[in-house]
Amino acid sequence: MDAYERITRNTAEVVTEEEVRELAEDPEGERVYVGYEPSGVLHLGHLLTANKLMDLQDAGMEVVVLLADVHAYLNDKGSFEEIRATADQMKEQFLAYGLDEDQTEFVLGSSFQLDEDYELDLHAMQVETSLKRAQRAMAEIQSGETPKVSHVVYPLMQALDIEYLDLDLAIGGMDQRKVHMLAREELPSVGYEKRPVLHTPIIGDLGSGEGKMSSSEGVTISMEDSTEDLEEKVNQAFCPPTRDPEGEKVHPVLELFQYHVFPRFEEVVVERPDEYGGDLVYEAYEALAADLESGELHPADAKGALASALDELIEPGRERLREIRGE
Ligand code: IYR
Repeated sequence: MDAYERITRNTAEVVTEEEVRELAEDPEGERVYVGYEPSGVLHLGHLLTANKLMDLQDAGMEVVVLLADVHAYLNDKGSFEEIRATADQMKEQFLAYGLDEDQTEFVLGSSFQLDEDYELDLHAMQVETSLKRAQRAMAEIQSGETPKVSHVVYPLMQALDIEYLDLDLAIGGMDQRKVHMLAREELPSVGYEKRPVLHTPIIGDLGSGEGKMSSSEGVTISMEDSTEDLEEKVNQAFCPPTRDPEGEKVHPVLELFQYHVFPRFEEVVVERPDEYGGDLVYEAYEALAADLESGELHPADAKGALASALDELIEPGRERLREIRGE
């Protein structure tokens, strides 16, 4: 796999391809980041972008994880004290999950976002950006129904983070795309360069294949789930024999294999008794998806392998959380 392919695999959008190709020519030492509002436990939504960060580390890039405490505060996620305590736990879980401690810089937003220069640049962005534009950028991020003043400050700060953390590339889920588009448009208006961005897909809800999988709605899998919880959730997952030809519903079981399992395992073994054809071994997602669609691989067997792979991925973080909580 060449550098461009590793950098862009499993993404939903690359902005722009030309800019990312240029980065991929010499990725060594380029700085890339994802920001997260600190929240209780990591779930698969967080881990999907973390998988992308690991690809970028493999390509030689330096990874910055922004623990966006001020952003979480602006989005009404709790008091500063609560948010900061959560940020510490989040860092521990990312490390347990497999982000390389020596290659990852964890930065707390408040460590630079309250500086005078940042603050003045933020005011310059406020002058440049229409209220409507900032509100639109927040459509998929804003918590609560009522837009607050804090919600329009939020995306402008997210844009400035790219400059202040001295980044060459920004990563986020598709829910971040409008903020990133605003950043690309507005950073030059205050004298800074725009940077390329990559967006990862949003995985559908495990139960229905619709909506987004997150801790706040629907069924998701998190670092807190026990092996039994995982088995139960995966067993109940929506798993039609074929993908929806119109592409309206996603296929959560296949998506989990594609975005969570194959990027982290060399091969996936589906254990089957001899009378049902014996074990199946897959080295690539496409082969597994083809077998599921042809009927060679039964959904129940696929789910069994999926649950045990996810369990292996979650286990170190689950253990770390238990230690932190003194359980
Ligand atoms: N908007 C993100 C959190 C966030 C991301 C980045 I990239 C920042 O620079 C700041 C905040 C979320 O919805 O979690």
